[in-house]
Amino acid sequence: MKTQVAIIGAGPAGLLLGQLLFKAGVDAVIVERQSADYVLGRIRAGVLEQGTIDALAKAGVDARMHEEGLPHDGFELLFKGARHRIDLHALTGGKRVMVYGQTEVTKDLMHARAQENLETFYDAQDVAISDFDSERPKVTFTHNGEQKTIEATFIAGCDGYHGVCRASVPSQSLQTFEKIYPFGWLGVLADVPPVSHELIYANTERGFALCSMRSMTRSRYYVQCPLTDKVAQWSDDAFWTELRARLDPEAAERLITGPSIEKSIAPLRSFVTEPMRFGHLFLAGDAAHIVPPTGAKGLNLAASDVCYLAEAFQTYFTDSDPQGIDTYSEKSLSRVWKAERFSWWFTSLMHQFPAEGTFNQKVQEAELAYLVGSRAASESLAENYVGLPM
Ligand code: FAS
Ligand code: PHB
Repeated sequence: MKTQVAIIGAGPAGLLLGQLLFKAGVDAVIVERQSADYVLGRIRAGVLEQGTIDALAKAGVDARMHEEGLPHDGFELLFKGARHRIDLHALTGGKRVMVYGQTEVTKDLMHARAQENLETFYDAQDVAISDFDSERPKVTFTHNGEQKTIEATFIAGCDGYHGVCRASVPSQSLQTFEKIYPFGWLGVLADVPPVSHELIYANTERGFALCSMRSMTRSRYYVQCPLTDKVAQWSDDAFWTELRARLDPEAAERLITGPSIEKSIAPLRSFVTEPMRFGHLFLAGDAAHIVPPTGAKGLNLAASDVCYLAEAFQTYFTDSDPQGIDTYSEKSLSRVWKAERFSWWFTSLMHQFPAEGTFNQKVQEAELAYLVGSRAASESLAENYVGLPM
């Protein structure tokens, strides 16, 4: 089989790239090792930047997001028992974010791809890439027991942190930068009304907590937990008790609890691969970089990567202009590192670092007090949170 772009991975990066390329008249095939249901079963991001909203519109998949998504003009910071609102709309001259789960984004993209009958191989086994330093890179895999080979002009590695694409690059050809955080996020999804109409990020001496949502009837909550914790040791009651203990009295009183429909622990890391291009192989999204979810940047960085990549492929195939593909890595990494910095800063500000002692907590509280009292500091937080220009 031949195609112009072979996309490895049907997460948000791969599916959005596939849709943008279709709209641009570029032929692309997606190869995904899991089933579509498995991909949809992963509960992940919840906040979309304006740039991502615009990308979904360009891909023609924004209708349900505007019907069901929740536009948010602000969020609250909770520290020393009191909440302080960060007015994103006022601080950024009118920008906002959209609360709409990654699962829904993925569902909309899968539906659009199926509507157009675009070639997608789910449940692909033993996926391997080769010859990406040549003009004719290849992808091989097994599908329904049959050995398949795709010859493409380019391969887009959208296969996430544990994928095959970055792993196929010779170690001497790339450099990675990594920071592992000494804690994880225990997340719970529950069909209960959210405790507040906006997100609450809490810095408490017991640890970080985040109150988010997927709709006004489905809530998403997180508490910082030790890396050694296992989900099995956290009953629903234990989770709700701990979350309540990290909220201010008014929110704790108002919290509505219920049975979890999903419960998982995610480790936190910052990770960047340089460069993001290797001949005719291009990495995008989590395949190239990971951020701690505190700043809600992971999904949004995947979107900006594939916007740049779709434009680069389009000008290459339409105008035989290599300028986009030649500058993709540098352009993406410039935005990636700014989001890595913000995500690291916000994570460092909001979480407990036991090894740092009580001095760290006092410095965090001082920075938070300065932040909510300074228009300049709040503007900086707000413009990073809504997303820096693409
Ligand atoms: P993904 O990992 O989503 O998709 C990669 C796809 O490639 C997967 O479907 C995988 O099955 C497939 N694949 C892997 N290896 C393959 C192979 N060899 N062959 C073919 N296919 C292969 N971001 C936020 O903004 N907020 C959050 O709260 C948040 N929570 C997260 C929680 C967890 C547990 C994780 C892991 C991530 C979280 N993220 C969050 C980040 C997340 O949303 C990612 O940024 C987003 O999924 C990135 O999308 P992709 O780059 O498409 O990678
Ligand atoms: C979520 O709703 O899953 C979410 C929201 C904001 C974040 C991280 C996760 O910063």
